[in-house]
Amino acid sequence: MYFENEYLDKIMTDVVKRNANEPEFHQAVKEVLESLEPVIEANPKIKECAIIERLVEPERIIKFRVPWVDDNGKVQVNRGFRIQFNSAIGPYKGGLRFHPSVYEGIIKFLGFEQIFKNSLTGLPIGGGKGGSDFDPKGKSDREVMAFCQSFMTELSKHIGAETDVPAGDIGVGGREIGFLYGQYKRLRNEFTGVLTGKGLTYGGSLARTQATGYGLCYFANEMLKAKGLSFEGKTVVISGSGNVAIYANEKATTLGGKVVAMSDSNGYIYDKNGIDLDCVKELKEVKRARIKEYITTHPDAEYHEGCSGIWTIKCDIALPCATQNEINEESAKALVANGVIAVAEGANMPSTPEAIATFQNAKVLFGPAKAANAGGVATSALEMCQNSMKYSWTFEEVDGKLHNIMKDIYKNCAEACAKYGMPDNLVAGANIAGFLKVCDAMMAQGIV
Ligand code: NDP
Ligand code: 2IT
Repeated sequence: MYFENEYLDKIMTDVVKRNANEPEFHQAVKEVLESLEPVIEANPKIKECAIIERLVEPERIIKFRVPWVDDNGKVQVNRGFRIQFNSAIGPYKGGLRFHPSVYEGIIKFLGFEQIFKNSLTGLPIGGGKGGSDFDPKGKSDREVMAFCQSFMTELSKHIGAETDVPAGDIGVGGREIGFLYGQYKRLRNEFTGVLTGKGLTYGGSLARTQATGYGLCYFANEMLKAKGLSFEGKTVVISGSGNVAIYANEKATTLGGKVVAMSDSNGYIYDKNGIDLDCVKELKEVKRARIKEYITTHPDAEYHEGCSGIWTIKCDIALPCATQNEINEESAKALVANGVIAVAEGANMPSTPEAIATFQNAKVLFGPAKAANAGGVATSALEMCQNSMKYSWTFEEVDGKLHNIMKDIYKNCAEACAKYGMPDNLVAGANIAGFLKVCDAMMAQGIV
């Protein structure tokens, strides 16, 4: 038994049965359905039109073989995925993840979350996600290119600037997007905005690189402001040291915070003087090195093996920016015991359900991923807009729009949860506000 509500319980039971062995997808669906209970009770048409049954079933799943040749001349085979989850409000939009842990369940959870996140941005983008179990770590540029060209050879049959527009996620940054774009252009002989996160010389948008991390801090700042607080003088811990984490650090610091810890999948660094972000950028963006190397140039800093220890560091604000389920109940309890006042999720689903409950019970301000990290995809939609217009805005213009979008997302989430009797519960607010627009569009378009 998942829910008291019979309709929701039947849907959840079916989701678990039809998507066996995909616990991350079950987790993402359960969280959304929990929030929607009062909305469904207030609107019987949702059940009559089978909106939820249709929402949890992807419109299309594409799964393919990706063969490529490594530097030793050996043929390698990976798996590629693209899940086109929901196109009710716009073309499918969402990133590509290259990581050895990728399987259908990971792409499904990410694609499902993306539907609501994209709706929250207020821009016309549907939900999709893709990726591969390919690991770019330790590969040469030529190997990454060979993989990307093979991956795009199949993917190109299914995407398009008005159909489905992929972007980056874990393991897919500027280098990978460049190789993917080059191959798409070569296969299709067209220069269109089929990917976002492109380089600035070939159709990319200023501020897209910064957008997820900056947007996360704009959102966190709204949560703090609503309680008369700010980043000023606060100690901040950020997990990860990739795209999202680096620019979250940059903006948190600009807003007056002091970031004392960051991590990668091997371990974390603690620098009581405040992390030297230029050093992290050099290590991660240029050298593709491990975070451990930070201590060779910063002897005052400490390095610890393992990821979860970072949550035992005393801080006021925690920004998980690495991966799913990186904060469990134990880590959440450690943060609460150390007096954390706000947690905002840069990564997708970084907190387990038990961790979220721990934060909410302790009255910690909690910004869920769908809302808090929506600045990345929102700016991707701004990139699509600029590509369509064959025009580009300045950094300040894009950043200004991003800032306003994040403020609006906060306001809409806060209002939605208050309206349904759950004030301050931004998890419920994000799920409800994201759902309502998609639901309305699905109803208007008939049974499709
Ligand atoms: P990157 O690949 O740039 O960085 C990922 C970071 O997280 C690295 O430091 C990586 O360490 C660490 N990490 C990845 N997987 C694990 C793992 N299994 N355990 C521990 N650490 C891990 O990715 P992004 O910064 O783009 O993405 C980070 C998170 O933000 C993801 O959850 C992504 O879905 C989410 N996100 C990204 C957006 C974007 O615009 N890029 C937008 C919205 C959300 P290592 O280098 O050792 O692997
Ligand atoms: O999870 C996400 O929102 C992303 N990885 C960004 C997607 C995008 O299309 O920019």
